[in-house]
Amino acid sequence: RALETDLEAALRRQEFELDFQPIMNIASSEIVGAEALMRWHSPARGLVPPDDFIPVAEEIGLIVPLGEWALRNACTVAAGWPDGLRIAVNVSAVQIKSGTFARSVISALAFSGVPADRLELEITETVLMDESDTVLKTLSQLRDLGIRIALDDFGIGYSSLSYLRRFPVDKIKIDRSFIRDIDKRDTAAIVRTVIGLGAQLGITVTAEGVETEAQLEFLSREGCVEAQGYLIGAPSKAADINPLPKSRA
Ligand code: G
Ligand code: G
Ligand code: G
Ligand code: MN
Ligand code: NA
Repeated sequence: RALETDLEAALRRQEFELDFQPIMNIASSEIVGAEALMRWHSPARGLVPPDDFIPVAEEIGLIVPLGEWALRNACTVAAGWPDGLRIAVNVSAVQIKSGTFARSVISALAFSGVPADRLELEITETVLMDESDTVLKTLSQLRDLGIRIALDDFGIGYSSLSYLRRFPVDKIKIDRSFIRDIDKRDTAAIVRTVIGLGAQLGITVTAEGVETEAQLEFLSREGCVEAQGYLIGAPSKAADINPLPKSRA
């Protein structure tokens, strides 16, 4: 059977789940929030990775109700976390252009009771590439409510510095491919420069895919604000999110 057919039934059958990956403030070593990551447990296919089903969900329009479900579920879980912990939710371009997006975000906040300033929306450059007036209006409206906008996978694809001038962005997430190669001279120079760029623009910089102490030490030395990755914690069930600082054994 086609993936499309199974996907359409999956939302109704409650086959989706969210995992949460902690995000740490590097200077304080405290967990400051978590990113919600969608999982599809298909009875027929097993665990299907989001990179396989999100593009199909976008094609068939299912990403709109599926994205609404993720927002609402993520906010509901985050409502039970200690004060101040933020929840980051990935948002697809198709969702933002749907016309109902702002309303569904506001509804998820109201339903869960999570204050707007604890919600972060992660967007990629594909969100910003076209229809920029509609997107700009929607993002500005949400940001006026206190919601933060993060530019995900920064540095790969078509991510462009001009987006940082035209769109309201609160955070840059450096793509994990840069962190993986941070021990190479040229990559280190790029990461250092993006960290400096964030500091100059007043934008929080988060390093993704942090797996080793050496990577974390480099980022700490260079003044990177936040880190996310297996070293800090893998994506896991919500109950594992622990806001206490990591203590060195
Ligand atoms: O953690 P993982 O390998 O599973 O995630 C792969 C990618 O899938 C993420 O980088 C993210 O871009 C995308 N993704 C995960 N969850 C969601 C979601 O809820 N909505 C959207 N649009 N994308 C998601
Ligand atoms: O939204 P985004 O595309 O950034 O999703 C994060 C993806 O990166 C998820 O698929 C998640 O499982 C994965 N991931 C999270 N931490 C690490 C890490 O430290 N190393 C690697 N290789 N992947 C990671
Ligand atoms: O302490 P724990 O066993 O939870 O550590 C899990 C992972 O987090 C380990 O890989 C460890 O290297 C890393 N880690 C431990 N302590 C610290 C700390 O104080 N700061 C940071 N940033 N990472 C830590
Ligand atoms: Mn993300
Ligand atoms: Na990313």
